[in-house]
Formats: sequence, structure tokens, C-alpha cells
Amino acid sequence: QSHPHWHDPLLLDQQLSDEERMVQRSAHDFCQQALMPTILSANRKGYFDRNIMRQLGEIGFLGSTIEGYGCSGVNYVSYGLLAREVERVDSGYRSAMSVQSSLVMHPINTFGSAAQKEKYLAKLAKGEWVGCFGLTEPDAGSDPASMKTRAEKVQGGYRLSGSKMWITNSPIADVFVVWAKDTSEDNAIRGFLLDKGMAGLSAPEIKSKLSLRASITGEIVMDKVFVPDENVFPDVRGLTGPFSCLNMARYGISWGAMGAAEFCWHAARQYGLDRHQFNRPLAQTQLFQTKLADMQTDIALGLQGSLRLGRLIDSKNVDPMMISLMKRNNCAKALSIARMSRDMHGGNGISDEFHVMRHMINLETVNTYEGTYDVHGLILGRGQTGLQGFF
Ligand code: TGC
Ligand code: FAD
Repeated sequence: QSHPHWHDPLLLDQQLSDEERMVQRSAHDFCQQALMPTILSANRKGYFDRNIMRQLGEIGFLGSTIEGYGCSGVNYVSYGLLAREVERVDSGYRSAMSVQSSLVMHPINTFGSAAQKEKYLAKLAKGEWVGCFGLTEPDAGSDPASMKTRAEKVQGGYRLSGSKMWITNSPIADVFVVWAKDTSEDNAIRGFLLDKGMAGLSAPEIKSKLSLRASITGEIVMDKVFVPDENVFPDVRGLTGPFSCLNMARYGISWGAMGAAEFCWHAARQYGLDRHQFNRPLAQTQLFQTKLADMQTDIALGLQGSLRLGRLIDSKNVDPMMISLMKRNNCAKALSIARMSRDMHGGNGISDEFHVMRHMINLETVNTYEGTYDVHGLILGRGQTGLQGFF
């Protein structure tokens, strides 16, 4: 008989408050009932159902840590638990939630004027509007400081020119948070809020993706787009603006990646119990069992790390290095667990009906975006040595 706590060996559940536990259980039920049944066909078609944003809004998943504007106002541990449950279904759905919450609503709430908050937050919270975040460019990925997008001061506003690449949700976005260099302020990086339909703004879809197929990704192309003064974040300058949003999203990803890994682990265990070879369940072989033990260990430790990080964020005691440590570790471990689970499913592992290869392919992106494994390694290396290893 299996141990009653095999799936939660360090009793994480007991470390949660009643409210956090309730958030986790209701998120789990919602994700399994509303999102899981259609993920297979969405992934096959390479399709993101716009209505999912409304559903996420209705249940309070969007901008969940924000107080007011119809947001749930939960703590960061709860936000992490939501990410874990959504990504247990698909990294692309967690991506949609992360971008809307951490990369669009968070900067509006933190850096926006009162009028900007009034205009955007409630509609984004409901999923009535979809937002996207444009930092990466065709020639500026890991090194966003080298971005080419420029904002030129003109009467009553700015003219933005340039292009952004690999932008989650951009083809369906109503609101675009775009980071550009302000030529009137010595090329300081500033944040601009662009609205769908502005003249010169387009967002073509990238259709070649083999990963994160249930998420929609595109470019943002700006040809002298006029952005009025009231659509500029008034006070924030430099990379601190976009990076402080990334901190929150990267934290959520550390939980989310563990959700995908848990799916792959549980699936491998069940497959090993059900499938017989050499007159015994695969799960009764030593190799199979030690692989399950490796998965269990990395997930239990990864979740503990994310929980600790969430508590540090909630107590305002966090440093970006801690976030790099957990994003890097959990994404790499989740990817390795998904690859292992794919292998343990044998030939069936390559069929999308078993879901593990979809998770594996998704996690390739998750390990790359929001700072690659190497980039977070260099952030941690710089922190330890005081030496800049990027160039
Ligand atoms: P560096 O000199 O390190 O820093 C420049 C300024 O930024 C400040 N800063 C931070 N502030 C807050 N939080 C952080 N994590 C920060 N990191 C840096 C820093 O204090 C400094 O401020 P100041 O006032 O002195 O100017 O800048 P660098 O150019 O050397 O940066 C190097 C590096 C590699 C660390 C950085 O550029 C990096 O993290 N690169 C990765 C880029 C990235 O993560 N892109 C993500 C794009 S968005 C995305 O992928 C969304 S996917 C979403 C989804 O679908 O889920
Ligand atoms: P590069 O920076 O060119 O890196 C290529 C390789 O070189 C990597 O292995 C990297 O680790 C390595 N490398 C880079 N610099 C160094 C160095 N100094 N030393 C050693 N090795 C190095 N961006 C947004 O702004 N908004 C979004 O919504 C968004 N969504 C995305 C969705 C998807 C599906 C994908 C794939 C990407 C998304 N991104 C988004 C972009 C993402 O953040 C970038 O892809 C990521 O930051 C890496 O940049 P890059 O692709 O240009 O790779």
C-alpha cells in the first residue's frame, strides 16, 4: 500500500493557512474541471481560447494580489498556489495568467497614475481586457538594455517606433505595456500604455511555435504610434521598471513549473502501476522506483523553496537573487522531470493523449523565458563574486 503522504512528503499542505488551503483546493477543482478537458484539442490546434481570460477573471485569478479594483487581494503564497494549479494543466494557461497579473496589472498598480489605474485595472481583473508586456526585441532578449524601440517627445505625447518579439497575448491584446527609450531623457527606459487600435500599432501572430501551443504569442510592431502623455508611467525610469514586474512573474513561474512537474510525476507513477512488463508492474522495478524517488525529491524541495520565497515576498523581505535561484532551479528540475516521465511512458509517452510530452515541450519555453537558465546562473554568479560575467 502507498504511503498516505507520498504526494506531499514534507507536508506542505500543513504549512498553509486555512485561506491558502482553500485557494489551492478551489483552484485545483476549477483548473481540472474548466481547463483540463479542452487542453488537448487547444494544443493540437495551436489555439488560445480568449474566453479563458474571462473565466480566470470571474474566479478571481487575475491580478489576484492587488487590493481593490475588483481584485481578490490574496497574498503571494496564494498567487503561487494558483500558478501551480493552472500550470498543472498547461504552462501556456499559466503564462496568460502571469502576463496579465504580474506584467500588466502589477506595473499599472505600482507605477501607474490614479487615472491609469481607474481606466485599466478593473477591466483587466475581469478579463474583459487582455494585456501584454513588450520588453524583448528581435535583437534584444537576455540583454534588454540594448533595446532599439524609441519614444520621441512630441506635442501632447510621444511617438513610438520599433518592434517587440515573442510577446505572449499580443495578437489578442487590448492593452500593451511597452518599454522604450525616451530620446528626450537621455534614452532612459520608460513604460508606455498603448491601446489596441492606435494608428501605426499592429501585433502579428507567430505561428511557428512547437511549444506553448495553447498560448498565443506575437510581435508588437510600432510605426510612429502616437501615445498621449497620460498613457506614460509618470515616475519610473530604467530597467528597474520592467525588472520589478519580472520579479513577480518569475516567482509565480517557480511554483507553476512545479505544478507541471507534479502532473508528470503522478502520471509516471500511475503508468508504472498500470503497465506490466516481464510479468510485473513497471513500478515494481528498482529503476522505475528510483526515478520516482528523484522526481518526488526535486518536487518536494522545489515547492518548499517556492513557499519560503512566497513568505519572504509577503513579509517584504525578498531580494531578486532569491527569485533567480528558485526560477532557475524549479524550471530546470521540472524540465528534467518531464523528460524522465516521457521516457517512463515508453512509446505512449510521445502521444499527446498522455500529456507528458506536451508539458515537456512547454517547459523548454518556461526554462527560456523570463531569464534563461544561464542568465539566472550569471545573476547568481555575479551576486556571489561581485564580478560581472555577462560580457
Ligand atoms: P543591471 O545592471 O543588472 O540592472 C539594471 C538596473 O535594473 C535594476 N535591476 C533590478 N531591479 C529590480 N529587480 C530586479 N530583478 C533587477 N535586476 C536589475 C538594477 O538595480 C539596475 O538599476 P539602476 O537603478 O542601477 O539602473 O542590468 P544588466 O543590463 O546588466 O542586466 C543583465 C540581466 C541579464 C540581469 C538582465 O538583463 C536580465 O534579467 N535579462 C533577462 C531578460 C528577461 O528576463 N526578459 C524577460 C522578458 S518578459 C518575458 O519573458 C515574459 S514571458 C511571460 C509568460 O508568458 O509567462
Ligand atoms: P538570447 O538572449 O539570444 O539567448 C540565447 C542563448 O544564449 C541562451 O541559451 C542564453 O542563455 C544564452 N546567453 C545569452 N546571454 C549570455 C551570456 N551573457 N553568457 C552566456 N550565455 C548567454 N518577452 C517579453 O518581453 N514578453 C513576453 O510576453 C514574452 N513571452 C514569451 C513567450 C514565448 C513563447 C517565448 C519563447 C519567449 C517570450 N518572451 C517574452 C521572450 C523571452 O523572454 C526571451 O526569449 C528570453 O529572455 C531569451 O531571449 P532570447 O530569446 O533573445 O535569447
